Amino acid sequence: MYKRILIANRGEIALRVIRACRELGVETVAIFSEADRGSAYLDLADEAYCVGPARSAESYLKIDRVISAAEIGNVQAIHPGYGFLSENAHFNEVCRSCQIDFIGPSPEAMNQLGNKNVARRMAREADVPVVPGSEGLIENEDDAVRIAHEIGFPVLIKASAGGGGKGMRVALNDLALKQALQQARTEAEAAFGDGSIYMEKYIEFPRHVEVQIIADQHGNVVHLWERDCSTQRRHQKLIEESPSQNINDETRQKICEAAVRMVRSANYTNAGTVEFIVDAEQNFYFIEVNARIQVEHPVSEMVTGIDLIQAQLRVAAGEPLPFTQDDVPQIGAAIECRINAEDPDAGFRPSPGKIEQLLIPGGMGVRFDSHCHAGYTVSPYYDSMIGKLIVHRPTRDEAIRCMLRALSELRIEGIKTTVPLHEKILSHSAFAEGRIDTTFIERSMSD
Ligand code: MV4
Repeated sequence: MYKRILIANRGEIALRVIRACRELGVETVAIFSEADRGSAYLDLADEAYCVGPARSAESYLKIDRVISAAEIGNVQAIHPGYGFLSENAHFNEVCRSCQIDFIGPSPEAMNQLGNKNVARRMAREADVPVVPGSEGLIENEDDAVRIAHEIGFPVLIKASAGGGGKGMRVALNDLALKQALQQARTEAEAAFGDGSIYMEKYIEFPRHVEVQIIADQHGNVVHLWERDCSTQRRHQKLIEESPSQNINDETRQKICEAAVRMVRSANYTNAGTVEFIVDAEQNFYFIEVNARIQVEHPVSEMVTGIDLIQAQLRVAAGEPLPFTQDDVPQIGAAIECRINAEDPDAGFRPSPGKIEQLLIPGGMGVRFDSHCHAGYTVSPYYDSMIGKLIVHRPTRDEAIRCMLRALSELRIEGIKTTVPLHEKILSHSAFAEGRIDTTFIERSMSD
């Protein structure tokens, strides 16, 4: 096991990694920007280095500064968290060239799966269902029109270098398709420096089901069951849960085994999430692999009892996974609400500022992962998520009741948050009955 690692991130995920390390006796080196100077979680790290001013591009994203902090801190490995440099294959390669372990997949696996078109081909080769669509890239308009007529409208144009919904265009007919092709290519070239695009049939009212995976360097690949992330708004997840209400046990086994096949075929190691969409008939289709630990990882930790961050550290250090698939149960129901400093009554506009008072819920099955405290000032420079409220109870109905009780106790004075929105969603009959797809929030936002 490592003696000391650096966490190339901030906020709740930095605190999460520090906590995992402290229990393993691993020392931690944190980094912070001027805007994060003095944040309480930094005191829990053994050392902390300032990497620059508030703007991420000048601090958390500056590879040379992060590596310098790692060298000064004399660390053996770097945990990238999520966001920032976590899926930056170049940073991954720089770590390798500096002989610092990157706690995540290899640069090769990250590069391969980062290209959504390549990932789609790998899924097909691993006998993982993909959405009907183009074999490879769309080279010209005639190609696109022919394929669209084969698979039937509506179709979705996607950027190979895209992901998370970026660079997607829906087309309902030939004319719209020709416009969408041009727009998608131009947008992808501008956003990612790679204008290559592919096409899929658009699955209407999709459910978003993802499978948590962890793989070691000895050929062991284990899933930690699925998470349902269908409660989202404009590709921003709001609520995640496990088990999913949108699949039955037969589909559950198939989707988890498909995810394991996908990861094994990509020689992927460490933690990753295989993302699928599921239609109303429980047909599931591979979408993409998220080659990092995700915000919503606690949902899987609660139903399996596995500390995923500690498992990541062990795997990166070359240890075999300390459990097999038979040791991974899916017990009870877990729900996570992302608590964002945003004003739901003002178009979810960010609401940074000083937290005057913070009362944290507790009790049976309640977990609150946050770096915030009374007196903490939420910065306008970073993502608006200030914490995650997670509950775990024997049944989903009990988990919903527990979450509503915990939300009613959560007091965050001084800024606006998404707590009232979560109370509305958790109280909605559609949520209680498991009738949520990825379009639910936008469709029902009016009320
Ligand atoms: C799709 C889809 C429907 N049909 N692909 C792409 C990014 C990933 N995170 C979710 N994506 C989707 N891919 C096909 N062929 C629906 C989604 C999707 C989605 C699309 C638009 C708006 C919100 C969405 C939320 C989840 C999934």
